[in-house]
Amino acid sequence: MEGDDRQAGAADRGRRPQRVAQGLALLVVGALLTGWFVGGGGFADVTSPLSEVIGTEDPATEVDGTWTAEGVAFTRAPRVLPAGSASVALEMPSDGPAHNVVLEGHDDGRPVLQASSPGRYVAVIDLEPGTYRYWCGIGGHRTAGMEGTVVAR
Ligand SMILES: [Cu+2]
Repeated sequence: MEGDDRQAGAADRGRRPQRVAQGLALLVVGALLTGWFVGGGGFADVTSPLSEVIGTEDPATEVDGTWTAEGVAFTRAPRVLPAGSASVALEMPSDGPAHNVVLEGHDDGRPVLQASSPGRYVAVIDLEPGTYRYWCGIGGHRTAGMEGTVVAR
């Protein structure tokens, strides 16, 4: 395991270079996955598993629009975002099911933000002017009501 912190004895020291090589290989794979999931529109935190987090964990940065996911609902969502470059956040205040934000017609349906543990995740996206449906792409959440529309202008 990566988190294995036991003392490195003489027998372990010889294996260090191999561990470094494995770490580098994981970083390369992570970078490739990041590109696939995020495309050109945003950025991702490669320190966390991409199945769990899209966006950079950031509790402080002011953004143009915020989705807050609680239970199986968006309790807050932006109605208007600036066209062009827009900063967005997904907040998950407490433990619960994973959530993400998919914007219709944006980045081939890949989520722009995703979280499976409490926190606040931010990303920058690029939107043409228009009206976009958004929804949570986690199974069953959209039909439970996690959807709406947002205008970019
Ligand atoms: Cu959800």
